[in-house]
Amino acid sequence: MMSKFLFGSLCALALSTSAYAQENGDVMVSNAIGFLDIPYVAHTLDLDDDKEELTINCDEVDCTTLVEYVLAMSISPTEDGQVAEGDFADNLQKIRYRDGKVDGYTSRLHYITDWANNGIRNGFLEDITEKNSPYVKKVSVNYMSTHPEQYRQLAHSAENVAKMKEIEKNLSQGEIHYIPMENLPYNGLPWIKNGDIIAFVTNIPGLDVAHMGIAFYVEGKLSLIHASSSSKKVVVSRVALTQMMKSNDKWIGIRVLRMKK
Ligand code: 2YP
Repeated sequence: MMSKFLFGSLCALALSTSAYAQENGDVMVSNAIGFLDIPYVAHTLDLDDDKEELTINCDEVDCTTLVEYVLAMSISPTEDGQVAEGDFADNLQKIRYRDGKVDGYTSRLHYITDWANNGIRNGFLEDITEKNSPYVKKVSVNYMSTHPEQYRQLAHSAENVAKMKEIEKNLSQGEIHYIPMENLPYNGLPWIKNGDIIAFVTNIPGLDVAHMGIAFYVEGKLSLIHASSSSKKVVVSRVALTQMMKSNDKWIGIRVLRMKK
C-alpha cells in the first residue's frame, strides 16, 4: 500500500486514548474531543496533483478529514488501549477510497453521497436517517465537473473531469433520506446519538452536502464537534445544531450516519 504517513503527534495520541470509551458513540466522541483546537486547513489531501496517495495529517483538518480520522480510529481494533498504526491506515483507506482501493484522484470519495454509500456497502456505516425520516431528496451532483478550477487535479486534466462526470451521473440516479431543517427540534431527536456523523444537506446547485461533523449533546441540546472554517479550528459548536443551521442559508437539512464495528 503506497501511503504518505504524516503521522502527526495527535494521531498517535488519539490512537492511544480511544480504547477507554465503551459504546461506539462514546468512542467517536472521545476521539473527536482529542482533535479540539486542531487548526482548520483545507486541501490537505491535494498537495501533490499528479500522485494520489493515502495522506494522514491529523494536525491540520477540514470537516471531512476530521470525520474520516475519527471514524478510522473508532472502527480500528484496540489492544490494551492502543490502536495499531497499520489498522488505522488500512481503515482510513477503506473510508476515503472507493472499496478501499487507491487508484488515482477519482478513486477518492469526493461526494459525501459516494462516501456514505461506500461505508454502508462495506459494513462500517449505517444510514440512521433512512430508518427514521420519510423525507427524501433526489441526488443531483455536478459541482466538481462544472467547477474544475476549484480542484487542482481537475483544472489541468480533461481525463479526470470526464471520470468525475461519469461518477456524478451514477450518483445522480439515486435519492437520499434527510431531515429538513424545519423538522429538527431545538434539542435534537431521540434517535440521534452522541458520536453520530452529521452531514449537512445543501441547496448549492450540483452539490449534495456542504459540511460534516460529529453529534455531541451539551446540556441536553444537540450540538456538533466539527472543523469550523469560521473558527479556523476544531470546536464544539457554541449553539445548538438547529441554531447553526438557521445561520447558514445553504444548509437545508441533515443526514445522520452511524459507525458500525
Ligand atoms: C471534500 O469537500 C471534497 C473532497 O474532494 C476532499 O468538494 C468536494 C465535493 N469534495 O477530498 C475532501 C477533504 O478535503 O473535502 C468537503 C467540503 O467541506 C469542507 C471541507 C468543509 O466544510 O470543511 C465535503 O464536500 C463535505 O462538504 C462538501 C464541501 N465541499 C464544498 O462545499 C465544495
